Amino acid sequence: MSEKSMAASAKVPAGKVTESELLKQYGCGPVQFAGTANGLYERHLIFDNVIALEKTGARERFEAIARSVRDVLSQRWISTEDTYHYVNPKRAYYLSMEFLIGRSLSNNVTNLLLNDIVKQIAVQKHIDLLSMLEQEPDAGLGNGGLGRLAACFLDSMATMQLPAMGYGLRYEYGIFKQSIRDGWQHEQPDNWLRHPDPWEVARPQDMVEVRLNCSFEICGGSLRAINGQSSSLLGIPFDRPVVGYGGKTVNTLRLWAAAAPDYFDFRRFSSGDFVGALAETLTAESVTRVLYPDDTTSMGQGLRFIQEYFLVACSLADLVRRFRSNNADWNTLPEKVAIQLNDTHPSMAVPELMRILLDEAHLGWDVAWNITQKTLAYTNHTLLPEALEKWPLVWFERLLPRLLEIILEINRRLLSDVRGQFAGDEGRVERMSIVEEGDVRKIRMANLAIAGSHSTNGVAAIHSGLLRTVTVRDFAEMFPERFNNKTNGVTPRRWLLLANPMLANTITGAIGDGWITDFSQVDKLKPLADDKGFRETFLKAKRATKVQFADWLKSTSGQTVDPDSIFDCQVKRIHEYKRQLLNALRIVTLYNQLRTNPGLDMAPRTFFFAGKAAPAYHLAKVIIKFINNLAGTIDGDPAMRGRLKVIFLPDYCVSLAERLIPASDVSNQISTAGYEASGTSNMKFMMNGALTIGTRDGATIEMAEEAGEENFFLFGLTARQVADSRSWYNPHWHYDNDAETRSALDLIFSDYFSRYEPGVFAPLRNILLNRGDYYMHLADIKSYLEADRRLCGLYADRHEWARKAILNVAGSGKFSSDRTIAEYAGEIWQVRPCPVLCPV
Ligand code: 26V
Repeated sequence: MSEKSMAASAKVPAGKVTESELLKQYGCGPVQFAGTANGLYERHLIFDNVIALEKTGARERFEAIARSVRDVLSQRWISTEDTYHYVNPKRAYYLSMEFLIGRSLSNNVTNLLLNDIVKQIAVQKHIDLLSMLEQEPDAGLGNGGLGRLAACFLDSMATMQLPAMGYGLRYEYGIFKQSIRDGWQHEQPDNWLRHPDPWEVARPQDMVEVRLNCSFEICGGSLRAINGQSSSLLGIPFDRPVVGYGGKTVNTLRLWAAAAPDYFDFRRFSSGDFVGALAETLTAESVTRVLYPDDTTSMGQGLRFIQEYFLVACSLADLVRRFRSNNADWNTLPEKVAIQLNDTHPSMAVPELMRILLDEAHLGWDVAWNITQKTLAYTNHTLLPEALEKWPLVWFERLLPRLLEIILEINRRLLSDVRGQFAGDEGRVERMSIVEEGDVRKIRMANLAIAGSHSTNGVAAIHSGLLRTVTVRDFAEMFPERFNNKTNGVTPRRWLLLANPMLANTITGAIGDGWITDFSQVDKLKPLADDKGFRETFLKAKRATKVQFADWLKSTSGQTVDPDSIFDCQVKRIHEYKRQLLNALRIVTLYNQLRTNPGLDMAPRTFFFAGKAAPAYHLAKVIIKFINNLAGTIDGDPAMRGRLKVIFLPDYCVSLAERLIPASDVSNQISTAGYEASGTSNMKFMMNGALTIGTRDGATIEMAEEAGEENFFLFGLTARQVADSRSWYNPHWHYDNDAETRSALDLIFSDYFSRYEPGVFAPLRNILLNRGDYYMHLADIKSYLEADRRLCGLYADRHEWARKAILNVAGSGKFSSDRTIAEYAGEIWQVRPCPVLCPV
């Protein structure tokens, strides 16, 4: 099946569906359904929490509605798995340490087409829908792009009726909550499971035992192996429904929680150490206690090492058991199973699958290796060398000696092949080796993942190109057929239909609702960019969304923003390569311009920043502090009122993105070219009608191609220029020769923004000048400001602005995750849709 037709086959009727159609579709009779809609809600409300009706609050109402919705989808969920078991199709398994899901209630209601019914119930029962929805915590089981991509992929796979499943960890604490005090970031634990989660279903019957060669202890966050004592952990699966649009397929996201085996150490118990015998539980359960919040440096934490093995061991045991229940011949594994590794985090799947095939299936090495490679595929998400994972070899030796044995044998054979093909090239042998030699020998997980799989892909064209030609060039030369590109995408259900109802209705009014499941149809909007009436409607929708955001901001934080100012946003993890600092320099320069020339004709602007810094990344925290001080200084300057405003929105998360992105006019995608693998917020902004100001990096390049460069505001050095100027680039040259940049920097270094904390921004001088400005902020600031001037000038012409914005929405068709998933399914997995058979 072609990608196009596969994407199109996801089509389901949208809009109004009669109640009886829904009943048929979800496989429940009218009585059950009426019960679900009314009686069951009340039953859940009262009996789940054993509470009197008049004592129930918003939280209980949320749980009761969510449980009623779960009741509605249950039958479909069961039939989906039954269908897969009966049809026995090839299935895709997405292994990821992160799933940044966000909230589920409104998403599930939308995808089940239950919006109207839920609204009706809310009216009948006097429920304030908005405050009820606010009760649901974000499931923040991820750091940023990589985790949110995994969640978008689940939505697409279910919508396209693909037999697929996600495997991850059920962290008790997700990504930390961020608060800002005196401009500094503070972290609080995210206890998202404080209240029972209505979506998850524990499946203790599918428990898995994970064996380790030795016991371990967690002391002060780090891990200490205790030799001479083997141990095991239990993996308890918790399943979450993944509802495809139209509710036809309900796939499963299976998250593993670690637990201690339920037996006493009787020796210790009878010797009187009752507490000691039970306390092991603490150590075991710590394995899935918390998500690692640093996505930039692989700090080599022992607990993270165990988390990764735990995910792999539980998931492979589970999927192999499922495979075996339907298939007698191990050789057919690659015909029935495709496993996608989301970055190297689950790459221990290579030796673990080999272990299963060798030790449990008793296959020979060559057969096992062939099956392993055909089953596994690996996606790379970063070129930053500090984020590439390497684990000390001794950890494998102590905890997973059998895996180490297998890794060393894989490496021996790999290097012998390299020597066979490139005789005498020992440099190449050293670079391709899975083992890095040195004082501390290390296992290079990317090399292991590439060697053990049939496909390695990057996440945007430029990124895949750099992977092939720079990062792992030796592998690409030896195995060119394994390398490919899969440009990322995002789900238009969550990011447009749900997050931006006003624009979604505008689009549906113009081209029908086919875009919801076949997003390439947004290109039908192209001719409408020249239609004055449509541009008016489009602008009205954007303004209403901005007003809605401004109202929300006022009511939750007390801050006032002008919806007629340009909403200019940069929202993403704080990192030097993403260059929030470049954005701040732009704002300081504009501020200087307005101070020296108060009569300057410049559209009023509100700059929004949001994003978390890894708790140990001090410089990123200084950047947050700087943005907050900049905001405070500008706010305190009466001359800036109505002209410039800067806002740092704390605790960036999926729910905040859903509010802010639809309300924005300008999207900043300004990474140093060659460093952002793809970016995905860039796509969300584009489909919500924001104009992009950005560098030629990641998927932004492809976005500009689709919309036409004339509708983009591209600036700065290209990846090639960045690489070529590395050896001679000198930020001092820019400081000396560009007066505007110099005065912006001097203002910062004069403590103008830190009057009461002198010297606090000295680290910024260090990065930008003293340490050579690795990310080349000063090289790009002038062209950034020039692009900014054009953008700002355009805003004065509402209709020209609207024309470009509409052409951006119309050009965003490629960036649906349905397209991406169609490519994965067709070109890597060979997995086809498997519609759910009639459940009744
Ligand atoms: C790395 C590490 C290192 C060790 C501990 C925890 C941890 C967690 C995550 C990561 C990987 C970060 C890589 C990442 O998020 N890459 C982003 O992936 C997006 C989806 O493909 C892409 O759009 C972004 O450009 C890319 O930065």
